[in-house]
Amino acid sequence: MDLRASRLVAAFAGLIGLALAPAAYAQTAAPAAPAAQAAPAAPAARPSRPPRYGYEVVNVFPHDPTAFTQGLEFHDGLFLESTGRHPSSVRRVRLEDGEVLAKRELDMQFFGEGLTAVGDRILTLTWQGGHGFVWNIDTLEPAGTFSYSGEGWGLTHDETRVILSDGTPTLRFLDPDTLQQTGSVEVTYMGRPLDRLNELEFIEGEVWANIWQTDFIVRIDPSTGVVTGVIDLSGILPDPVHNPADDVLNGIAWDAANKRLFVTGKNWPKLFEIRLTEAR
Ligand SMILES: [Ca+2]
Repeated sequence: MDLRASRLVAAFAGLIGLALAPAAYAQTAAPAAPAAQAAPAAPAARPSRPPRYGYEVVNVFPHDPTAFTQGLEFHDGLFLESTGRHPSSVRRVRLEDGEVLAKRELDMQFFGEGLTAVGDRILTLTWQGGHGFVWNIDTLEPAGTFSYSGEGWGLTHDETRVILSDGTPTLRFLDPDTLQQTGSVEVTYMGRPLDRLNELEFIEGEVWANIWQTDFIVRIDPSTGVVTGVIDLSGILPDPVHNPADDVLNGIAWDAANKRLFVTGKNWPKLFEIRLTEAR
C-alpha cells in the first residue's frame, strides 16, 4: 500500500477540516412533514465533533531509517516491530538506542503488515493474500500460520480479542486462540464511515489507529466504532523524508505499566515518546 496516491491525505484532512467548519457541514434534511401535521419533527441531531488533541515530545529515540514500520508494540522493556516491503521482517528492538536485537525476515513473496503480541506469541499480518504468521516472542522462531480474508493492515488486542484493520472502515475481532473472526465494528467519524485505519494500539479501553498517509491518530470506542477523539501529530518529525507519500506516520506503542506513549513512522530516523496536550 505504499504505492497509492497521496491525494488520499488531502481527503482525510478535508474530512477533518470539514468537521471543523460548522457552516460547511451538510446535514441530512429530515423528510418534510405533511402540512396538516401539527407538530413538526425535531431536527436530526448533528453528531458532535470529537475533541482534538495536540502533543508534546517527552523523549526522542533513534529508529532504524530503513524500517518501513507497519506494527509496533512495547513488550517487556523493548519494542516488537514489523516492517513491510521486501524483505519484510519482524524485530525485537531496544528502546534506548533503536538497536535491532533480533530479526526474522519473511519470504520475499510477502509484504509484512501489522503486529501484536498475545501471550508468548507474536502475530503478524501480510498486506494481500491473507497470510498471517505466528512467531515465538522470545526467539522469533516461526511458530505457525493463520489465514484471513481480504487485506491485512493493522493489529492489536484487548483482554479477550485480537483486533484487525484492513484499510476499510471495519475493525474485525478475532479469537486469540483460533484466530477466527468473531465479530466486527464499523468505525465512524461524525457519523460517516472512516477508512484507511492502519496501525493500531489498544490503550485503556480504546483502539487508537493511524489514518494512513496522514498525521492523524483517531481514538475509537471499540464497542460502537465511534471516533471519540483525534490526535494531530503534524510536524512531529522535523527531518525531511525521502518519499513523503510513503514515509508516513505509522507505529503506536503503549507502555501500560509506565503509561508511556510512543509513535514513529515508516523509514523515520526517530521514534518519539509523547504526551497528549489539551483538547482543542
Ligand atoms: Ca501498535
